[in-house]
Amino acid sequence: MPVFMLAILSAMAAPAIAQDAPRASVDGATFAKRLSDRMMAADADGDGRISAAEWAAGGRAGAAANPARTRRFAMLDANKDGFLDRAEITATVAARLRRVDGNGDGRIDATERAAARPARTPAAATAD
Ligand SMILES: [Ca+2]
Ligand SMILES: [Ca+2]
Repeated sequence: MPVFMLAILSAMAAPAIAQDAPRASVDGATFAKRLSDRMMAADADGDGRISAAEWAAGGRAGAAANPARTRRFAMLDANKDGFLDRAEITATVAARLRRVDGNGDGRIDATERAAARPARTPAAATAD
């Protein structure tokens, strides 16, 4: 049955996601690097800055018309030049780190990460 085969294939692809889930606690620098790498991954043309189009396409497939993402881009683009450059991303990451690090000890523990993580994978969130 083809649908069943698809389910098996999806299950086999799952470890790619699990890889990111269960780590005890990370220092602020690691957290910041991961987040900024993730943001810079949207830089499709590799010019070191993220255009509005790259931002729309880079986050999630099919998210091009997501108004929330468009609004977020406008918020992050501090100098309103239509691009997120390194400085803007660094500032964004630093602000997020401050927000996520609830007890201000410079490390992000599992509880803080779980609280900050958007609830897109409920199973992983409860496993944390
Ligand atoms: Ca770019
Ligand atoms: Ca900018």
